[in-house]
Amino acid sequence: QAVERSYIMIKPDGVQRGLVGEIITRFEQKGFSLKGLKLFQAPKELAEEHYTELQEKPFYPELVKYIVSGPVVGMVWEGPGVIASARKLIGATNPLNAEPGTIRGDFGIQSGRNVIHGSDSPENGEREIALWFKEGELVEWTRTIKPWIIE
Ligand code: DAT
Ligand code: MG
Repeated sequence: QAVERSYIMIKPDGVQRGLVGEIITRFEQKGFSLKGLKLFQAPKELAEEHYTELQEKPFYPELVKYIVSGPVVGMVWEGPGVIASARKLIGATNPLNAEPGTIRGDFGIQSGRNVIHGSDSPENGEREIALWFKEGELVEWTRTIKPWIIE
């Protein structure tokens, strides 16, 4: 599996509900490496750009309003196959369809309050990381436990 990076973002509802620690724990325990982390009030333009592919959807204006309605926690997680794996940990877009044990399955009810974002492809991962993080905000480091997670 290729080493990838995913942009993972705890949305304003996740921050307000006190799920930041719980969510970070799931990614840490899975074994991925945290390469960037910040609490951030997104400006409208950034939220619009992040979801630019959904511009024509009827829910787009509400979606942008939701993302800027409070601080988000933006993260970069790295590891083999992290893009698809993170989306499994996160669960289906509609939390009512998300399996129990996934983040959305455990903590949500509606698509419009689905707690967390995860990149859907390596290309979008890199695009989103460049959008949300400045040069120098990411940290290059190696988890000393790594040989016990990845052979
Ligand atoms: P995902 O976040 O699972 O990648 P997506 O990229 O299709 O889903 O959509 C981005 C976000 O837009 C999603 O997390 C919540 C919102 N959304 C998607 N479909 C929706 C719908 N039918 N009604 C309301 N919000 C929706
Ligand atoms: Mg998406």
